[in-house]
Amino acid sequence: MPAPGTGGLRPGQRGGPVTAGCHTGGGSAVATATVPRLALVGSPNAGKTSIFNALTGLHAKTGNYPGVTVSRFVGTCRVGADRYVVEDLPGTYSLEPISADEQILVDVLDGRVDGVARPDALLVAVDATTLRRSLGLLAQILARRLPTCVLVTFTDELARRQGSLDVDALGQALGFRSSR
Ligand SMILES: Nc1nc2c(ncn2[C@@H]2O[C@H](COP(=O)(O)OP(=O)(O)OP(=O)(O)O)[C@@H](O)[C@H]2O)c(=O)[nH]1
Ligand SMILES: [Mg+2]
Repeated sequence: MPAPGTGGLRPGQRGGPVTAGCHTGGGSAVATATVPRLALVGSPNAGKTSIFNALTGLHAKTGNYPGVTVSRFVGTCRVGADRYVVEDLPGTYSLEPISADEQILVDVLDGRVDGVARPDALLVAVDATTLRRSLGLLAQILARRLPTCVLVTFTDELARRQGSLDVDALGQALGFRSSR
């Protein structure tokens, strides 16, 4: 049986610009059972894949979730001495699924997909220009009670539209520590 998180995946590359830097890891074989698993979640077009690419250095393994045609993207990331498996989950507006993609997302979050371990922590991409619309999803995600990091994207676009976001106040409202 393939190690959790790598079943049915093949090396591949994903295009698209990168918005944030972390560490360029690699998609080489990893003993994923012992490596903490991070999952990227958020609304469609919130910037999940851009973050995923920045974290994994474009070295994703691609495949499908078992039994469905929903694409799966998994890579690895190193932060200092620590290594993580990162999974780029399909976008959704809510955790009440109305499509196969959204069903898979919810099933992964709840650890119900064969051969796919439940994430140890979540990275939630939130578009600063449509923040209000994302709050319902964020509330549903936080209710999963997994360790969660909220990543605010499109702050450049917000600034371009003369908008601003008080990230510290947002963090405080959510009970998160904020940083830039
Ligand atoms: N200006 C700006 N563009 C961004 C930012 N993040 C992502 N994008 C762009 O927005 C588009 C969508 O980004 P993706 O990273 O593909 O978004 P996604 O959440 O993976 O989208 P889905 O997988 O379709 O749900 C791409 O053209 C990105 O280049 C950002 O912070 N600022
Ligand atoms: Mg994407």
